[in-house]
Amino acid sequence: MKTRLTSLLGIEYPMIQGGMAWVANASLASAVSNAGGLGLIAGGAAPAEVVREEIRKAKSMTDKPFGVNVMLMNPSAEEILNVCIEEKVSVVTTGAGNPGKYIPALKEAGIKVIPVVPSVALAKRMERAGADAVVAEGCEAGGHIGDITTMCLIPQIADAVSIPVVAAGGVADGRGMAAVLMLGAEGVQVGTRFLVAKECTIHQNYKDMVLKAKDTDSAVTGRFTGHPVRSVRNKFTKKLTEIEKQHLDPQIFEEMSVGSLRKAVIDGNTEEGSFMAGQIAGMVNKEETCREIIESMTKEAETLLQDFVKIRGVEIG
Ligand code: TUI
Repeated sequence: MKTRLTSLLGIEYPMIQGGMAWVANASLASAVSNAGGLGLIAGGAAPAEVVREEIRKAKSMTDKPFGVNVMLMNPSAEEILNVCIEEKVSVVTTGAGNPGKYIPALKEAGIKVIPVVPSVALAKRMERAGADAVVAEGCEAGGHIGDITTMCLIPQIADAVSIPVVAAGGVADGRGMAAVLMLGAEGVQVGTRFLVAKECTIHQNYKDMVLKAKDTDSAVTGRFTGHPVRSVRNKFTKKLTEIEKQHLDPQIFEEMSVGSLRKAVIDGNTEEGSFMAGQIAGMVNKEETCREIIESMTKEAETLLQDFVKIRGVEIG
């Protein structure tokens, strides 16, 4: 399947792996890139030199393009962006903020810039600032989210900008992929399904939380802080929800969350960890290789897009 995204990035399939903090390391990113998608290394809350090491590791594991996701709330974001320039990474995606002021330097270095946006207004601003594409992320996604659903966000952003739109949030199989292409996207970003990829090195307890989750098993906490986060319901989300009701100072609430993602990813602490995952986790119930995930999703989407009327027994006219 070729779209403007595959030619922009020099990849085989129009699929980007989500830049999940603590999760998206060289092992996952190189496996996705080797299988024909675009793998991402997550900057997350890491120091810049840790990101540089991971970039170098990925370079030794793949000769295909890969990118780095820079979480703009990280105090080291600017330093990480400089590392991306020094290490000549192919693509930078950004999240949790407006990367406008960094775009000229990244473009100057020949890096493709793809901000993640939760609204039409930010998508338009990013196009004006010189972004090569945008990832439009609906609130079905895991982690830090906006307010608009994928179903409503994609067509509105696709109408508002001319650069390619990549759909994220709720896409974990070929049906979802075909659906968002119909809505105007030219590629997909997949996070939750890659959490259970064989090459994803997170704690098995995290994978089990995702594999066991039902449709209603995620919760959004922290709306009142301005940084709402979706994760699989557990003792920790219950505690945060209780505290939210007490109208605490947002800063105290945020401080309570510090370290909770590490507790999930590294320690597999099912009680105190923040197991960020999207609503589509209810449908993710099999551990597979990145290649299996990418090839089965794109094949299913291609078949649906080509033969939808026949496959679904729809009669037109
Ligand atoms: O960034 C994400 N997902 C994330 S980041 C993350 S680490 C974290 N942990 C705890 C609290 C907060 C972050 C876990 N998951 N997705 C992309 C995304 N970007 N979602 C929403 C946004 C966003 C929000 C506001 C992007 C831009 C924005 O702009 C505000 C502005 O300044 O205009």
